[in-house]
Amino acid sequence: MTRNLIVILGDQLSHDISSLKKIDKNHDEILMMEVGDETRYVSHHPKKIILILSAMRHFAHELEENGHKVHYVKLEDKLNTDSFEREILRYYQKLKPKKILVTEPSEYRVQTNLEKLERKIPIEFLNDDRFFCSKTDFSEWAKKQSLFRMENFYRWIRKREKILIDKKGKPEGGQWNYDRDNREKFTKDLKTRRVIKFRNDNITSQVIKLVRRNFSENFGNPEPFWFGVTRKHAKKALKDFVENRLENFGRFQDVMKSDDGFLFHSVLSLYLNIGLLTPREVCKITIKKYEDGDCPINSCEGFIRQIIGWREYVRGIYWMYSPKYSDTNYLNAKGALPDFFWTGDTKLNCLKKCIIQTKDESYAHHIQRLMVTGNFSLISGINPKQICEWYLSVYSDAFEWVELPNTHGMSQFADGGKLGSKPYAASGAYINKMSDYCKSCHYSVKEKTGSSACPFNYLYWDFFIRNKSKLQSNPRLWTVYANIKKMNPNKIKQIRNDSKAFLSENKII
Ligand code: FAD
Ligand code: DLZ
Ligand code: SF4
Repeated sequence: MTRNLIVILGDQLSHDISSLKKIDKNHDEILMMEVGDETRYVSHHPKKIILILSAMRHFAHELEENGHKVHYVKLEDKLNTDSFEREILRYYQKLKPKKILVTEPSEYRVQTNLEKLERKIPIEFLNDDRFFCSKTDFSEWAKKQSLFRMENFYRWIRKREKILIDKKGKPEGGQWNYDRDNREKFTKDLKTRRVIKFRNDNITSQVIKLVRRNFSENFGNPEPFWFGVTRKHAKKALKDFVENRLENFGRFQDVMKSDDGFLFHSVLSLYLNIGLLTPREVCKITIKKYEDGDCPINSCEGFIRQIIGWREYVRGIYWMYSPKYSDTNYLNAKGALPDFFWTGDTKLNCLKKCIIQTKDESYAHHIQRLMVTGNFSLISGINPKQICEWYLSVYSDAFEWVELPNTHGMSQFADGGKLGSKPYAASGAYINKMSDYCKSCHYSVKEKTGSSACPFNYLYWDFFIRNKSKLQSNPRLWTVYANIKKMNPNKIKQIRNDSKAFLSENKII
């Protein structure tokens, strides 16, 4: 008789995950499932499905090689009932284990479904200790805060975990945050290093065929597929990043370049989020580079802040406010997501470039997501639920626990300021400073209004005028509203008319 049945979900592909730490090789067995519900709850980018299913199949092989008994349900298996709950129940009835053991699911949807199943069969949920901060620790921290801010959370975690803290207990180098040394603007002779790409083996080739058969309608190109699908690959990708790009990560973090969508970014979120890498090992190797004198403090600290700060902070916010968080719409934005988000067929070059890159790579870096597609949706008043579903579908690193707070919180201000202190709205000038997109755009970034003006320019002001009652008291927006106060009424009228024309032409309103 099977003693425990250990369930491993598609984003739990870590050999030292809490559920596997408890395994008794001689009696316990493992269940992994490819299920229709997960592959279809949004229309995932084909590359995302290939990544997850191929990584799951490789992980199952590794478990078997390590002597474990694995029950692996493939998507097209005849008996597959297409949901986690039904498959777990089926195997529970078949194998009759004492109980199901699972590391807590990362998403509210799955957690709730498994809790419902727990009413029928015994399930033990284990803490996901791959994160630095447990859900309970986050709530304890949150209780002590009058206002949630990532920077305070980050400093608390850094002190607690003794990351980049010197012998006197002070932040390494004397500062907590080196962003002032980061964020250089675009220069055309910027030389970058290519991201490591992996060859597909037989397992991945089979999964590509499966995805082509079942998901041919989904947005995005399945091939060329080059993501790593094993822990070995992920470790290589990490090494490649710290050796070739980490040094310049901080300086060029916000730059966007038409012919290079990756620049000095790590492209590690897709491995971190499915468990092929752990945040701890990523931090360890980064700090070692700094200690060896091979990486400046601004890049090291800036990168560590993303991992132990933002990544953990958004997870805390997600669990604290779910399930209501996904219904937030503080600015009451009702616009429709324009069709060009699914085609890239637009004259706005920055959007075109970011959307086509997303279609090809299932990847865009943070500033492309925040300041191009996100900024556009925010200032155009697009319904946060619609843009949220887009992000959740199109990126290979997209799981609700990290995507939702970044979209509703950081990018769309739909949570009214729980996650960030002000909306990330910007005009064309910002995009022009940070990228080469404007040079080959149909619109002129210098023109503020009129048919050839960059739409970001008038939409930016229209956004603040439209949302005056909700935003004008925000101290971080006083200059914006002081400028609006000084504006000539004719200019305001033109901004409003141009915006209305643009939004209706693109069927947003
Ligand atoms: P790098 O720039 O190299 O950063 C290093 C690591 O830090 C990332 O791998 C990631 O694990 C972490 N990180 C950086 N910024 C954030 C952040 N804001 N929140 C959480 N972790 C962060 N990230 C996801 O992992 N999944 C998502 O679905 C996702 N959706 C997003 C949606 C929007 C609207 C925005 C603005 C951001 C989103 N992010 C998301 C955050 C961030 O854009 C990505 O983590 C990053 O672009 C991944 O690329 P990278 O690995 O090259 O990151
Ligand atoms: C995203 C995804 C997809 C596309 N398919 C599967 C799958 O078939 N089986 C699986 O175990 N996981 C999949 N995932 C990832 C899950 O959605 C993820 O593990 C849960 O959302 C965790 O809460
Ligand atoms: Fe984008 Fe405006 Fe620049 Fe065109 S001019 S690329 S629309 S910011």
